[in-house]
Amino acid sequence: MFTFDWKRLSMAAGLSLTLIAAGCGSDDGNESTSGSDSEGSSGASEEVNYGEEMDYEITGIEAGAGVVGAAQTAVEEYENLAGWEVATSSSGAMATALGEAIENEEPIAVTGWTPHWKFAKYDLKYLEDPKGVFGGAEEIKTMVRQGLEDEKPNAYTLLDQFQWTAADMESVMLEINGGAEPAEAAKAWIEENQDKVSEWTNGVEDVDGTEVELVYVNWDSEIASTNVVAEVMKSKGFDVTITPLDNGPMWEAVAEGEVTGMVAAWLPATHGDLYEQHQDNLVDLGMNLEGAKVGLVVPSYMEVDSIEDLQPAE
Ligand code: PBE
Repeated sequence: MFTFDWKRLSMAAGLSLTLIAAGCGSDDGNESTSGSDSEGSSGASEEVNYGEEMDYEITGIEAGAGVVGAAQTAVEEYENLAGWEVATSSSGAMATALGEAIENEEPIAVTGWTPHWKFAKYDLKYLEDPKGVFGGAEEIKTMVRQGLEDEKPNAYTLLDQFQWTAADMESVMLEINGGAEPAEAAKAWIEENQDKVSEWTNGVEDVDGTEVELVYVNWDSEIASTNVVAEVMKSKGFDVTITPLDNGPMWEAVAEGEVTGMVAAWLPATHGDLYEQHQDNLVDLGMNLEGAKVGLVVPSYMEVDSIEDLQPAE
């Protein structure tokens, strides 16, 4: 019923704008924005009120994730997201909800990111973000505690030299998604990518049980990267602990010098506020992966292309 009313409403709006335009001849273009909106009423994107079917809810992940913060900003900044909410849970719950929605061909919008196995498993697309709320191209960077270079130079060098591609990360994520233990998936990848790994360990001497603690968040991408780095460090003789935390505490732990470091800094946008807060108290070792991205992700069968195609709650 609501869909029908909505369509009629926008058709009526389109009609009256047409009349206004006809009456005014070439006007100053004041109506151009709403005029182009009303044109959309004949397009596929407004055939279905996805918002209503989705309970006006974006399926988020952990509350502290940057992409969740960005989604909340999107809800505030996009007028058409009036009345929408970002539901927070976990990355695992998001992936389950996405899989179930796709199985039932239902609409869903998740806080998504690349690299991620979901793009290999499902047919998905990012919604365009004309306001740029989710930022542009992101990179993943490595941050370590101050003093590490002097105290544990081999750990420092290895972490500094760690660098791989989105395809590398995705292949580890896919193994884990397929049921492999993260450490086993990491070891298998290392085995097959000795060339790359030897660049990371170049100049790194074997050590005898030097303790290292890496922090990360239980995001699929960071489970993959942190396990790979941990296994490489173990192979050089380090005694490695990996500790999952929330996003804010992960940054704090490095900045306060409580742990060795992390390979999970998404910049410049996703963790921009955390970087600003802590950058003076940690050492930025630069990019370890380029070509990352965050945004709202929907199944390709949804007939929407832009965040602006979603309808407000009424
Ligand atoms: N993510 C994955 C993180 C960064 C890595 C996109 C879920 C975030 O939003 O903070």
